[in-house]
Amino acid sequence: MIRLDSITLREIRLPLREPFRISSGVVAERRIALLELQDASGATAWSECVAGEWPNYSSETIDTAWIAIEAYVAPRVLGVRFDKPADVHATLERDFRGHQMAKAAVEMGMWGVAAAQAGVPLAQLLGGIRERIAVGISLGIQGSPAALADRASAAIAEGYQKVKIKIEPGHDLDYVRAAREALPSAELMADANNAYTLADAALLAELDSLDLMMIEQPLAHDDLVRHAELQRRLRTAICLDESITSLERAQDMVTLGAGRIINIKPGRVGGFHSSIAIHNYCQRVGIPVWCGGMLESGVGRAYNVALASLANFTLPGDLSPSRRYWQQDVVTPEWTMAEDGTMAVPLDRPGIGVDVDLERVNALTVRRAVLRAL
Ligand code: OSB
Ligand code: MG
Repeated sequence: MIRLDSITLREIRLPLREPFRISSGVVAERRIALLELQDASGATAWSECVAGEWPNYSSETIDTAWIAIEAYVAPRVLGVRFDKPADVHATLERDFRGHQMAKAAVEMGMWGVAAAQAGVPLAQLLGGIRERIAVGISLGIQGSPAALADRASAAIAEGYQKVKIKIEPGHDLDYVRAAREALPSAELMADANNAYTLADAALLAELDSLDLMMIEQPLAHDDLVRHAELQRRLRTAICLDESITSLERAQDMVTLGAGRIINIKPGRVGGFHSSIAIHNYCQRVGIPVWCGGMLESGVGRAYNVALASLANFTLPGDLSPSRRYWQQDVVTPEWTMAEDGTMAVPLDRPGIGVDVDLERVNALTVRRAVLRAL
């Protein structure tokens, strides 16, 4: 049984080691919302809201999520008894539209609380079966095809099992081709973050010759119908990211033939209940999934790693180790990747598997709010 006494909301600023550029924007310093959930039983957990600085990925931002958590999400769960964390999702969906990332930050934190309370690792509570997760890297748009080929080669040399290349018009074929020429047999894929339209179908079809694992979200953030038309014209599998915001959208993808792979980001779909439902559905219908990333701190990564331990997460996730993003992470131990390009699921301790460095978080905090049951 979970009954939260309080949620402490914090915003921290965490500079990336290098700016990350995608078709819809660039970020150099992350503004990250961290939550600390306190249960009446004494169990606690930290969680992270993955909303970005700017509404270029989805309509949510850290600022909208802050308001949504304070005004709508927290009041629905604080002081309320839940038999199990899987029950939280329905409470947060009833007559409450959107705000998936705000909802997910709290819903996932409640899974973290439940794991701590039960004394089991989060991955075990979710039903994970993997001890190690295959890791891929997501490379932002680089200055030249040669620069991208160098970065991709270095990533493969480090052990990464997949290289995702961000593309946009003007930074596409030549870039991906340069990476493919440098790495003839590596697992490569492209992510367009909505930069194209159906008018670009012929150009996107040229990527077919470069033997990519998939092309992620080429068309509009909320589109399925045009992706289905595009998929009919491509040999390469389309993977949807932005468009899949719920189990129903995943089902629609399959019905329409709008894609053959799904990138599950628990923040985007409202949390773990929805992520597991999408995972289970995809497993039944033969759609492979992988866990995407949102440049999370080590807190968010703990949740993604736990989720990626489920059986149908058969493709490498965007789950790079701490040092790929940060000079210093906010958790101990930091997340590391072995030479074989895998990351260990922390199965040797209860809860989310890492400790938050409170002194460091306090030093990085720019605002704080304590939310309590009325
Ligand atoms: O589309 O997957 C994306 C980061 C911010 C917003 C959208 C995306 C991304 C990434 C980063 O690709 C993946 C990571 O966290 O390493
Ligand atoms: Mg993406």
